[in-house]
Amino acid sequence: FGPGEVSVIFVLGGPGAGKGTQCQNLVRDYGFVHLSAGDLLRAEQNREGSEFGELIKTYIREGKIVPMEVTVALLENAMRDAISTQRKTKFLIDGFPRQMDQAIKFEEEVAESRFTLFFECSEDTMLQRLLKRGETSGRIDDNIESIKKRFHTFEVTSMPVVDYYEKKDKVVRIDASSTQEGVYSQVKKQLTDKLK
Ligand code: UP5
Ligand code: MG
Repeated sequence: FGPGEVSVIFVLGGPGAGKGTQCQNLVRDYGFVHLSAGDLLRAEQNREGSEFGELIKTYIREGKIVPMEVTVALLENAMRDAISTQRKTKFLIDGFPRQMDQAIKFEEEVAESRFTLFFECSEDTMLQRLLKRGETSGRIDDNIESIKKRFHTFEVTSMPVVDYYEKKDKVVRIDASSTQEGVYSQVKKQLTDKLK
């Protein structure tokens, strides 16, 4: 797809900050297509015949960033699919880009982002949310060892992406520590003008 044909909003925030939860609200109320890079990687990991299954599993358990070629290809395919089957062009790209090289590659080769929605939350709160979800999620990275590694990767590797867009004045910051409803009302308030 060419320049201007799609609208992309990046959704970033630490592990368990509530990216997926708030994206579902935005899908319900504004008709976005929600693409979670983590969900796409997990689906690829489970797809029979995938040559990347084992690699993805290892990276996710270790909280490391899967080589970007894999993730960018999955996102691009999912975008093409949504455009051709649903005729939709407004995307929330959740949990991506989480490393500077991904940000550059995606914006050069796929689409430029309008802005980044950034969910800010303390590690204590995120840890509690993830451990609770881990009781039932079945996610191989919802355990204390993996969670600590995910926090570390987020600080060292992903925060520079947020800082990069902050310098371009393209970040909408949301305090993600309150209830789901409280967070969503802030999202709506901050985005009213931008979502028209
Ligand atoms: N919850 C949500 N909001 C709440 C609130 N306000 N109050 C109380 N509870 C709240 O929420 C997490 C849990 O908290 C849920 O149980 C929810 O009900 C509750 P969720 O909305 O799922 O948070 P989210 O930010 O989406 O957390 P997630 O665990 O998905 O974040 P991660 O960024 O860690 O996971 P992701 O799936 O994006 O990535 C997983 C791994 O994939 C990465 O670690 C990495 O290894 C790999 N990856 C890449 O390699 N490259 C990529 O580009 C992307 C991922
Ligand atoms: Mg998520």
